[in-house]
Amino acid sequence: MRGLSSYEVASIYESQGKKNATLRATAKHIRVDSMKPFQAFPHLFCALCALCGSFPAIAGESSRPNVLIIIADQWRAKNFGYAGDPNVKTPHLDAFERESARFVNAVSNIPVCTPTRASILTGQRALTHGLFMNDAPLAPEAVTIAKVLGKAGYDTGYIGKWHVDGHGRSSFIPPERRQGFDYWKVLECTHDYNHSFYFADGPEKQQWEGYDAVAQTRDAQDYVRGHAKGNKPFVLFLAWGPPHDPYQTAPSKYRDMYDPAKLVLPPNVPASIAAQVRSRMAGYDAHCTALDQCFGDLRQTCKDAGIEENTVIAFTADHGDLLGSHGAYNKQQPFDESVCVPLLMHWPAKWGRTGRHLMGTINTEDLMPTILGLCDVRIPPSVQGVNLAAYLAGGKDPTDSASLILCPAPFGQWNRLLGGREYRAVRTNRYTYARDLKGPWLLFDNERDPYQMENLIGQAEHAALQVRLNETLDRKLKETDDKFLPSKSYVEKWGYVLDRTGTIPYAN
Ligand SMILES: [Ca+2]
Repeated sequence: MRGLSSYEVASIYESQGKKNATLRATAKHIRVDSMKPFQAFPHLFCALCALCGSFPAIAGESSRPNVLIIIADQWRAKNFGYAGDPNVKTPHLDAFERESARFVNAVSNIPVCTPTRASILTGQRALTHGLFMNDAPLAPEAVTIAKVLGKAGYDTGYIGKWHVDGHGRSSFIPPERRQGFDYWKVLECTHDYNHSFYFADGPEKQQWEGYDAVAQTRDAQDYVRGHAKGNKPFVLFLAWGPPHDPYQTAPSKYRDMYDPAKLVLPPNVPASIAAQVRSRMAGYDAHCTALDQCFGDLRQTCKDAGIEENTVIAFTADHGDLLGSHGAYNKQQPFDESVCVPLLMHWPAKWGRTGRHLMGTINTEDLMPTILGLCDVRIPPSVQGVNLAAYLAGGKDPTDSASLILCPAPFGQWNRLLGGREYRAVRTNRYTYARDLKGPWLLFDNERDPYQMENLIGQAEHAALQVRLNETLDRKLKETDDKFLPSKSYVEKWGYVLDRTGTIPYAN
């Protein structure tokens, strides 16, 4: 057994086609530490396996973890109790954070839906997979996390919002465009959370009962129960639509928890829109608390099913929400409320249950290679992100403490008519620096000015800092082969036909 990766062992196991469900189910749940005696006597371990007529899904070190990836839509990094938000109630995620590795500097590469989701699935940057705007289609032959893990012996499942199909937001997505996911209860995109549909195997439209995030979570709980005793590990995505607007649509018991008059607003919300923001924020926080309960329920199911210990749970969002900060709503802009996302990762079998803050920068395309690294599965050459598995295990920070954020083509809620512009930005552990096509645009010291209210561009006393960050941005652009061209170049390259606002038209 010595010298074989868990992938190779799993392959041997699969090729033998032998089954011993009891041993396998037991072996899947053994803690890493409990394998140590076998490391000293590998031959004894092999002999035992041979005696039982089977190799369990375990290599010398550990069994392969299940993977549960939970993606909220538009949930900004600050909007959690654990992150110091003075209003929102997120007790389940707060408890989870206390046991998790928290990436404090996680950002969304292009802070809007489709680009981020395509990068999570492929580990590629948006100018490579081509989905740098909403409602563009991901190539059916893309190399995705589900295809790679599926080939490595994982069951694969996806429940909820997809938004990388680009064939209409309510269209049936046939199996050949499901990117390797077998279990499938998905709709491309809806924000009508209380009248929400999905497709499963066939083209018949089916309805989620009630508030869709709750119904989707119940389905994920059933999936977990059904797969807990299975002979293969699983990767399951649960992608909720909220807390994305419309804001006033969470179940009433959650909306009743928030009084707009009592909310504390961030100082970067202009007084002129404060009343409107209070109302919207109350609804947003209600969605967040509803999802927090969903998360708690799902985690409890993992515990009850006996798999929580050896399941990698990753909780994140595709991007944030400005929610009135800087006088703006939604996302796409390079401010923290838009670009910073929550990212909590939890794997007690490997990392224990002591909460940690990781300062290394992580970008959207890094999630897939990191998950593959944790599963000990080979990372395909198409992937551009960085594998942070060793960093998560306590190793050195391999990042350069700077993440690239971009808007290759403004569209939709931040189209050119609404002030949208092409930009490239770096967000370091401390600073945000953005350049548009005309030159330097924004410079914030996020440590001294966490609400990004003082733009330091052009100020003499910060000139050296501006030069340094400009160099960092140039380096990141060079590393990623990004020439920062006007949007027209990318739109023409990928053959997108846009409407007069610069948006890819879509059917609801
Ligand atoms: Ca989104």
